[in-house]
Amino acid sequence: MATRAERIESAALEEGFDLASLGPASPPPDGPAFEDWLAKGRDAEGIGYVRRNRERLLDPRRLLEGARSILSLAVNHARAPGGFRGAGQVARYALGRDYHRVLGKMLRRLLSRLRREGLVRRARPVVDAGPVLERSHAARAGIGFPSKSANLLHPRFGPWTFLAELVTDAEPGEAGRRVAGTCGTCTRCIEACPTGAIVEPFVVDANRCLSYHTIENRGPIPEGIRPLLGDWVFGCDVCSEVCPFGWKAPEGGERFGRHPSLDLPLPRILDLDEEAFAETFRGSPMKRPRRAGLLRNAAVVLGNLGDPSARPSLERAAADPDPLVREHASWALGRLGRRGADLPTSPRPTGG
Ligand code: B12
Ligand code: SF4
Repeated sequence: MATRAERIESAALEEGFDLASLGPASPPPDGPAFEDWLAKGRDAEGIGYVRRNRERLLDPRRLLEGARSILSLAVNHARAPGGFRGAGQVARYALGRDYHRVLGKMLRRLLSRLRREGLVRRARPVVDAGPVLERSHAARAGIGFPSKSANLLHPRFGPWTFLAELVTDAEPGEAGRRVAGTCGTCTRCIEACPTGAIVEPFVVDANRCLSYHTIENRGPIPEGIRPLLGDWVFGCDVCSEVCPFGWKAPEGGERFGRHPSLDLPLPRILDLDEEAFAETFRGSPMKRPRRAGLLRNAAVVLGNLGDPSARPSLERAAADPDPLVREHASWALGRLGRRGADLPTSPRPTGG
């Protein structure tokens, strides 16, 4: 006879999650590591929500009255690398529909089912920016193990999983179904990180991470970081790509589709006004840094690629109404071999 916890986990797998385990809703084991990370200023301005959620991140029982368990869930999203037409890489997680929406819908469907079947009474769904230290609970619940890049690894899916949770009032399951594994002596991610953001094993300094600068940073990208962006327009998969645990992961990302915005060549991004940007990136995670942030990234990458055919688009962007876009486009033009300050200011076309 299956226990309640086993029935909850089976229901989650039937609803499309690849991994599910019901662990306790007690404080996460990596709470002290998280506090140390904050104390050393490894967070950054653009992810202020992490610091603001500190109390709740350190104790999930603050999230739901009577919380007894956390159902840790994962969805495999391994897929081939991709990006904009011609050039400009996009992290695999963002090539398709926004996973927050897809997983949010899956969580709501699972919760209705668990309530219908009398397995859970009260629960709170969480994904990503919600106040749960996701990797720590997932590791304790046994659906993966921590890596030196801080990514949660799974022996089959490597680092290519999205995490989500249901904080519930159900009794947690038995411990002892842990996924085993460690990085051993491997340090590929630390060596491959373009900016040295993995400052020590298991610790990422967001202030140096390309993922932070291209997604969460709302201001200028520090000049020292810009050349290190290479061709990453949105996110960065370098520490995930070099992880041997992910090399044989079965394909899982196609279920998120391929967003049509990727059909655009990179210089065209610079021609999008607010309206065209909203239309082009509807339903894509790439909307997160907003128009100014994504155009900023595109300009830096075009500067790094050094293709002179991008010059007309960069020149128009150097006259953009948004100062963030203007400054990064001028920097990129400088990198193409001409000083931004000397540029003629031509009118910027509207539409996309
Ligand atoms: C803020 C944030 C970021 C920040 C900071 C990342 C960081 N490493 O701290 C930035 C913007 C840089 C970022 C980048 C990315 N992120 Co992010 N991010 C988050 C978020 C919202 C909070 C993370 C957090 O609290 N960080 C604070 C640190 C201290 O905690 P942690 O990251 O969990 O790290 C653990 C380990 O470092 C461990 N630890 C620390 N010290 C030590 C020491 C020892 C000895 C040991 C054993 C362990 C250990 O304890 C920590 C807690 O579990 C989570 C979602 C969530 N609510 O948890 C997603 C999340 C972690 N991100 C995710 C992803 C996919 C990414 C990117 C891969 C995106 C991309 N392709 O561009 C990169 C990867 C960068 C990296 N190597 O971490 C996924 C990770 C999935 C997975 N399988 O691991 C999450 C879980 C979102 C999700 N729902 O799927 N992210
Ligand atoms: S996402 Fe990129 S920049 Fe950030 S830690 Fe990983 S390799 Fe370094």
